[in-house]
Amino acid sequence: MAPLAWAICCFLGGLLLQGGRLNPRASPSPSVPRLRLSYRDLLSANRSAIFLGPRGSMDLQTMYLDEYRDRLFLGGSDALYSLRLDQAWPDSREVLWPPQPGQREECVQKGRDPLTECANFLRVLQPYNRTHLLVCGTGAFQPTCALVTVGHRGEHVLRLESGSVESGRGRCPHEPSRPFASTFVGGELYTGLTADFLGREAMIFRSGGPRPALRSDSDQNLLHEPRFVMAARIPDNSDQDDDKVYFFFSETIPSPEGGPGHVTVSRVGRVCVNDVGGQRVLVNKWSTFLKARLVCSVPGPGGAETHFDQLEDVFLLWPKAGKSLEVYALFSTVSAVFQGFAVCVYHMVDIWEVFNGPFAHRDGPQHQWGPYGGKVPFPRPGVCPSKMTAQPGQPFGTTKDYPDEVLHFVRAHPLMFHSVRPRRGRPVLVKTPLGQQLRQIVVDRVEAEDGTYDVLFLGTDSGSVLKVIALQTGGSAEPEEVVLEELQVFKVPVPITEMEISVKRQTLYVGSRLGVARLRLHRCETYGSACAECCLARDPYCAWDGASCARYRPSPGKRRFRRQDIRHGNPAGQCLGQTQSPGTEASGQPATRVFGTEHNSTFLECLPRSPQAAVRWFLQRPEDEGPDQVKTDERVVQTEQGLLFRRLSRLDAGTYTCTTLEHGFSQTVVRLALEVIAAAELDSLFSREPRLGEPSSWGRRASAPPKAWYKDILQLTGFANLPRVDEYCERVWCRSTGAFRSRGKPGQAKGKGWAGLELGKKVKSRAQAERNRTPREVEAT
Ligand SMILES: *[C@@H]1O[C@H](CO)[C@@H](O)[C@H](O)[C@H]1NC(C)=O
Ligand SMILES: *[C@@H]1O[C@H](CO)[C@@H](O)[C@H](O)[C@H]1NC(C)=O
Ligand SMILES: CC(=O)N[C@H]1CO[C@H](CO)[C@@H](O)[C@@H]1O
Repeated sequence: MAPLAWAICCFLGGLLLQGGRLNPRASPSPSVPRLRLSYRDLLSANRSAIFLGPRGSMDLQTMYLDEYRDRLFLGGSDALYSLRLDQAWPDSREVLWPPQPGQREECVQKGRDPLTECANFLRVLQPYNRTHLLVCGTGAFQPTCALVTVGHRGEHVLRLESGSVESGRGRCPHEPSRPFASTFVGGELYTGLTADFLGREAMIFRSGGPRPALRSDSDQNLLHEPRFVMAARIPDNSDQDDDKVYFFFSETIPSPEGGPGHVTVSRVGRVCVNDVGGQRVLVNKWSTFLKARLVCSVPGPGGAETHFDQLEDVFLLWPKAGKSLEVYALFSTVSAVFQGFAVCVYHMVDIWEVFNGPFAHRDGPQHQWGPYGGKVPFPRPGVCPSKMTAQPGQPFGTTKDYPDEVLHFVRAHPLMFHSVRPRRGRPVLVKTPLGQQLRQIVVDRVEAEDGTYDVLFLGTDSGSVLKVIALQTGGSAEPEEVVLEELQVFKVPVPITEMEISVKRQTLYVGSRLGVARLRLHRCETYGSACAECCLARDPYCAWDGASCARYRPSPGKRRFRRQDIRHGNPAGQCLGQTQSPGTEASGQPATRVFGTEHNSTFLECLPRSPQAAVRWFLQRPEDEGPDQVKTDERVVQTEQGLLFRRLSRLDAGTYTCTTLEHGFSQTVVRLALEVIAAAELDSLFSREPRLGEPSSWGRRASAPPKAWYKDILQLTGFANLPRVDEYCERVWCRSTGAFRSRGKPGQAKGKGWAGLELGKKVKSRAQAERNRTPREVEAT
């Protein structure tokens, strides 16, 4: 078919097929990822690379991406690693830092677990100055800090300064597992942690500089079982005196209605960088600490809200000049009944507004919370001493100058009355993944042909990363979620605990307990070699450039011709007149011959590139005029991987076409001419002697049915690539898939397929499966 005709067919096909002839069973839910790439897929495409340390697992605790030095620092247990990012991966250095002599034994004596608790788990990696890092570890329950020489830019040095080792109390928790956040600002370390051996004394702590250390006032219970998620300096304005360090965390508080029980809420809290505590009140304690609630909820039926109250992770999206910072936050539900996750986005201006609003107040523990209605003292509690607070005769140069009245007030009213609401009042993404939890979030703002998109990378607890966009379509409040890819970064299902993005390198660094993976943000070629496929992918990073699916780079002159449609993924509108790239066969290619044996089971494979596509099979019998859609029943079953004949009949012979339908766009994935070998013919195959010149092992195998079986058949069909067949069988049949699970017999899905089907009897090869993944033609069915 000529290119133009092809495109018109595609267009007409789209129109005709939108008429609703979709098989409802096969119509997928939008949260199914459009592309799933396995661990092997990622490695073999050079999309990812793994570093597990010299011992095969590093017990990774923390990660610091240093874009200035082009280094990635990793804190493990008893060891620190450095990777150079501008060299071949992984160019690594290691420094061992076990606990001090005797500390491990002491830790065990105190009843702690020798393996999981009594090592030096490194949890703080902060840039100290241009040549040194500040590193702190749990030190087998005796927190320890030290400086590490990392050299200047371009050097690859890693050396622990043994003379700098000192106590890390307040700067690092005792345990490897306890939630913890830290940030290094102006030579001082800010931490949110529980600082004591028993893990009861929660506080925000500042230490390390010439100023006396500052801590939270423990008398007032300012923090209730906090789970710190992140800490960062965020300037409020251009006045440096006004700089604050913000903490994001969850708390478990007594029920606010005064009733029994506890509830979990998420918070944003802050302190001034120039806070030095009070003179008579709050001595060496924070005098500017305030906190507010972060709300992330969706309205349910009948007005009841579903709240996502447990903060899991926060990502700060720093804007281009002149825009407000955006805070992306990943939440989970606390409910034991309903497990869900949501991503809410907060504008920093909205957070400031809440801190500038009324303070929360109640007359006693049994009373309701309300806005504080009395007179608020001056300077306003919680503000930093700056030009704004200065009054004639009363400069308020430091917090020590603040009137006691101000300090008493801030101590009694640390909570703001209003909650911080997300942008548009609701989450940008809600997910209720079955058997999968979301742990980490990273966001990249990507310029595409038709606008700017925030691409979300979500780290799961099963070693994978989801790449998602949330589209605000039309006037509807509910965003449309498109899962572009699911990337199995780690071989085994291990929780992702760290994620850092390098926009400069277009790379994500993904950490789990085992180690770290370098993952490219995109690989547009993976989507296929046709305009329509590139368009259906809806990946803001990728566009059809006239010859291939390639990285989209906005250029002001629009010199290059680009095709992209993220909003609708409609190839009919974009690919009209676009030829397929060279190397892709057009229509009219003959069907591949495959053989099945009468009365036996057989399987025709069809693996569409996108699991979101609806799959349909058509059969053209030699004697019939046109193709018919294959009728499935007890005997002929449509699975996620293809068409299964449980007992083949001679009448099943014919040409089978597997087509997919996605966004009204139909394409042929595979065309197979099935020939049925009569039962009688097989007996002669069985009794066949090994031929001269054949390897003797072949003869041995041939005498051992049933494995010899499919090898004979393959011989017949000309597939010589036997190891690949096994690989294929393993992939298709030894994996429990949705199709199998839906039969309610997951145990059978492994190893044997189901319905007693034996492994060896599929008449297919991996090589062919691969060939089939290239769509051959587009038709107006
Ligand atoms: C793999 O990717 C890395 C970084 O993206 C690149 O430096 C390297 O050359 C690639 N290797 C191959 C074989 O393509
Ligand atoms: C960084 O700090 C260390 C320890 O105080 C010091 O020895 C080193 O000279 C400093 N480096 C620079 C570049 O200031
Ligand atoms: C499972 C099954 O039906 N196997 C049959 C495959 O074909 C041979 C030869 O006709 C039969 O003997 C098997 O029973």
